[in-house]
Amino acid sequence: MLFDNPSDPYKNWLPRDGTVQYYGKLFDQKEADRYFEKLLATIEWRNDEAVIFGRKIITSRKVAWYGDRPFEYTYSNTTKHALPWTAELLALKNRTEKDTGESYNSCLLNLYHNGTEGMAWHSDGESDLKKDGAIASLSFGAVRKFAFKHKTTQEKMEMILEHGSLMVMKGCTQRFWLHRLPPTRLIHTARINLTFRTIVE
Ligand code: MD6
Ligand code: FE
Repeated sequence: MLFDNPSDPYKNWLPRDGTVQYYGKLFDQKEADRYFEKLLATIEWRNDEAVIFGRKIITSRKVAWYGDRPFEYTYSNTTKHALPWTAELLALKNRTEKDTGESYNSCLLNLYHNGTEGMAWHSDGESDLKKDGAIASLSFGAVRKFAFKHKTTQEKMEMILEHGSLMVMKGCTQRFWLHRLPPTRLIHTARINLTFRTIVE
């Protein structure tokens, strides 16, 4: 285990006010490639809409929303319902639950076609998410940098999310830290990210 995967999931990557753990690659190259291709082909990818400075824009990044039940997800005045799990998503959810020791009932997926697509600074503290619940993130495809910024001290932390890897944010992380996927001109291939979450009704 330690030989195969040098990442220590007990290490906290944040200096204060939250917990970020990096489990490294859960899958070998072939298995991770297979998941990437399957997710690309079977997920109902949609262009996301956002309102920026009062204008409705369509993001080039694609998104999808899955869950145990048709949970509502409201975003920029449009309400979406979670789709039922696919076989691959259920397998990945089960693996993630086993490795992190937590359970999840929904998953938000993002598809970034190349490095010009990213995600701006945000935190995932929506009121329908379990308070201080764990959010588990699986990455497939292009290796990208991921960044954190403390909301008051402005401290920064960066990590690399590898193909087939698992990262977890938990505790009070969302209350104290923002995170983003920075855009880069250096990457010309696609990345798929899955964030498993717990919605409370
Ligand atoms: C991404 N991830 O990795 C975007 N949020 O493309 C997130 O915004 C994220 O990775 C909450 C927890 C884990 C994440
Ligand atoms: Fe997020």
